[in-house]
Amino acid sequence: MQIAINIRRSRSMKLYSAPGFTSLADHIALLEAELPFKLVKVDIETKQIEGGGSYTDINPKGYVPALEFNDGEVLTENVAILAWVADRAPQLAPQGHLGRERLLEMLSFIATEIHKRFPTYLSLPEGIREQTAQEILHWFGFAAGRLERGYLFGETFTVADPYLFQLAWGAAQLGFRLPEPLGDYIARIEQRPAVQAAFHREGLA
Ligand SMILES: N[C@@H](CCC(=O)N[C@@H](CS)C(=O)NCC(=O)O)C(=O)O
Repeated sequence: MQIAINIRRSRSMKLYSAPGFTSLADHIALLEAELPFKLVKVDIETKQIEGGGSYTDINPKGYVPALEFNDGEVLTENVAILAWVADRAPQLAPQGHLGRERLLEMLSFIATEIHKRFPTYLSLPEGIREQTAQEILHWFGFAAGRLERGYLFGETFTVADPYLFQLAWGAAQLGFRLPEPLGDYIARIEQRPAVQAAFHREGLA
């Protein structure tokens, strides 16, 4: 009995992540929040977990990210994981009486209007991608309009920023000409120590 209790206590929270994908946002947010966790890499094509096992046993949806708590419970979806981090790190959450709702509003917007257009864009043959590319750029433009004071919620970096950052960074890699100030925003966020650490841990340049 004593042994079983000790084993359970020694488990650590795990973030299942695929290098460079949107799980990078959760990775950055957890590092910014200074929450202890182990990074577990997932092969997004084969759904194999580094070190063995099928990722679909962890998240039957097959998507990264997933956050596995010490008791074995698993939380999925960027919106839910980033909101969970913000609840534990108020310095990474928008303030004010509607702060939590404003965060969910922003995370849902990023997930549904920007993030979810990328799988569609990438699945289309090159010749007929233009309309989806324009829609992505339109919504990046909306987000860019929020960055006047540096971040999505003004002068404070919140958990919504690594989500927008990862998508803008990925879009730039795909050759999208992003509306300003997203170029500056990417360059500035890239310099944050937590972002540098996440890039290093994910093996990104
Ligand atoms: N609704 C999920 C979607 C996550 C998602 O699209 N993850 C991509 C990487 S960015 C993925 O794991 N794709 C694997 C696949 O399509 O098989 C969320 O927002 O967390």
